[in-house]
Amino acid sequence: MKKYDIEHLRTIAVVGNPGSGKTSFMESVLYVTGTKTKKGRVEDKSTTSDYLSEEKNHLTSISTSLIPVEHDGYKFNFLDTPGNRELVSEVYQALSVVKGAVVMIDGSKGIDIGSELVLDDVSERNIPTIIFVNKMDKDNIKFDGLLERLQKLLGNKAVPFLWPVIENNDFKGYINLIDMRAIVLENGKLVEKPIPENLVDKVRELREQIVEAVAMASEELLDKYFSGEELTYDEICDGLRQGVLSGDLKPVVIGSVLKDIGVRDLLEMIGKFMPAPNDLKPKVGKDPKTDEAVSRKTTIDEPFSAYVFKTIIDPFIGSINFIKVFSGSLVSGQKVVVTNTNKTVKIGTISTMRGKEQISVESLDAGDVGVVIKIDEMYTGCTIADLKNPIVLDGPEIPSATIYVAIHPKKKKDEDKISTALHRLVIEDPSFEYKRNRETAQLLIGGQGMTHINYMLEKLKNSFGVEVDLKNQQIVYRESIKKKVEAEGRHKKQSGGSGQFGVVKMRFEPINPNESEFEFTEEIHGGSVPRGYFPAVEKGLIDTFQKGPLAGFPVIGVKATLYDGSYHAVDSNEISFKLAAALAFKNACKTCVPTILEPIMKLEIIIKDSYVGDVMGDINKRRGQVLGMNPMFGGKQKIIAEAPEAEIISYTIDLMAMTQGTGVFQREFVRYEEVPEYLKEKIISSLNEDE
Ligand SMILES: Nc1nc2c(ncn2[C@@H]2O[C@H](COP(=O)(O)OP(=O)(O)OP(=O)(O)O)[C@@H](O)[C@H]2O)c(=O)[nH]1
Ligand SMILES: [Mg+2]
Repeated sequence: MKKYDIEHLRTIAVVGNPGSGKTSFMESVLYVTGTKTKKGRVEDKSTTSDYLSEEKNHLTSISTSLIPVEHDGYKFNFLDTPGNRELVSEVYQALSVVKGAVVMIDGSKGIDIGSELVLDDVSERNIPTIIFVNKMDKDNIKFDGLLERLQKLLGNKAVPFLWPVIENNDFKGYINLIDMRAIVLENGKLVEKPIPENLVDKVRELREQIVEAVAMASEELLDKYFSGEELTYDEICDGLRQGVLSGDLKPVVIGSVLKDIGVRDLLEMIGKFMPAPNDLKPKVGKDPKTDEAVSRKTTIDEPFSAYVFKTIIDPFIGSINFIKVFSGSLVSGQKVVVTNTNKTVKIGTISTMRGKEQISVESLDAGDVGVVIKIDEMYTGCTIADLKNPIVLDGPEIPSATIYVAIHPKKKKDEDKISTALHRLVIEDPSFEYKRNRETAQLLIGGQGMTHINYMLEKLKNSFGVEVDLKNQQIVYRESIKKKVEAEGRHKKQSGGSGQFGVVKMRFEPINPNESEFEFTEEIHGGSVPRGYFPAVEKGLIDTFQKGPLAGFPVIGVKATLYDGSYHAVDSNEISFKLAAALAFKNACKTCVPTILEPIMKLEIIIKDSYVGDVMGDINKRRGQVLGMNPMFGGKQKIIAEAPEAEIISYTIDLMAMTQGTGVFQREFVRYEEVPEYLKEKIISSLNEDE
């Protein structure tokens, strides 16, 4: 691949709803630029971008693909991202390394809530954006209404740059309002035509709006404009570029990627109006030694730094790390440091990837994107940098898992290899996680939803040959006591051999389980129990608290006081007092009113205004409580609530259903609380069923 100077590099994320046409857009770009002579189709499983077996299986993108294309003196690094919101971590990683985004909209579906969220994602990050209204070839596309909706959402920032030519309800082509050219499909070919008569006035009006927007952006041009002088083409283009870079302008273009309509003009506009890597703000990070904020200008003159925005563990090649070079340059054989772990590595093969095809490159320079192969120390989210000038570059926030399921390998022989395989999946996708729960011994995997989890399980099978059974996650309850009581534990074994004897009198009282799990103290007077046995008494309680009296859950929130007892000079020993302590608690349970505690989770739920009522009502039905609400970007609300973990096991799925797949939430454990009386029996009996 040829070398390009930084001004002619464009790194663009392609984002949008599932099925809006992002991957098909890549096919059209590859085709119209001559990179591919034959276009692939998603349905035929023949696209460059959707090369994973899981993607072909589901006819959807599951992982971000890099599609570099050379065209018109530019090198475009497109990142084709998955549309499914459960895979949003892929999108956030991609958005963290680009300077421009194309938002794909399915014109036949209009601007639904999913598209609003995508527009929010790019606006919140101030990423210059071009909106592509796709599938204009479909019937009944109401472009006026769609544009109106966009302008309602984005204000006058949404300005049409291409206007549709529709004849007899048939999408024929478009008018480029910048160049004032009409391009229509004729006998399967796109040809330039005079602007249709019936559109001349409309086009003039639209063009005027564009020129006015440009003039408004600078005093000099405003004077020229109001003095009635024509702005030159270059002045208009410069003004538009400034508008796109500042985010004041979000060009709306239209087309059909299936018919390659509008794609060439979009490429031209990305070159003309979208930022080069060295435009806008430099990349910020931290000095790993001092933690001070440092930044890197995107130029080869600065010390090398690059961010790993994606890792794939390929069964044949090994680890493939996708990097965005933010400063300096990288060549094969160069020694760099993984600044997050302070590990020095020697770079082997560097190249770029187009889908799964590896393309060799001489070096990867500031502003460019490529891959580094076979360096296992690197992973999604890490930074590699110059040994003498280390920096940890900022990455996006990774959503933590919102749903967990328990898995168990179908075949015994897979029990050893499942952790390695899961570890690799986590390296690829940090929004996926796995953990072994010590108490329930369940191997839990966590993700952003069941679709996400199922894709991961498919990868586990396809890439590592491990099949698993799924089970519901078991809630890790706790037990505690409600009443302060005193009880004796008398352990005596004096028949043959060495005897055992220990008597303890204990007071057990409830304490706040969220402040302290267990407290042990003694008020022994007169040496009724020798000091040396105190640790044994404490240990005896700690052991016996592992399995509570009601359902075998760990006991917490108890203060135990050893206040009296007795011992035998010969037969007493540590084990005697351990057992005596356990007996004392057993006896105490007859009167101390044991109870069950459940984990309470804090939820931060982000939804559009229109769903607030339903979601709040639903929280109340889950024995939950809404604590507050804060307005968010783009007409969204963040609801802060608390609810028992047992009531939100599948909340991700339910929230998606309540909010048309757009609600997101984060959850974290806050405290234990007593389970309502009517549920205790149910919990105990469900445990008996599980056994
Ligand atoms: N009629 C028509 N269909 C299109 C057009 N673009 C894409 N499609 C179809 O829409 C479907 C989804 O296209 P994709 O390219 O997979 O969409 P995507 O945005 O990559 O979807 P995800 O990967 O699931 O996020 C496929 O069946 C395409 O053939 C278009 O311009 N016109
Ligand atoms: Mg796709």
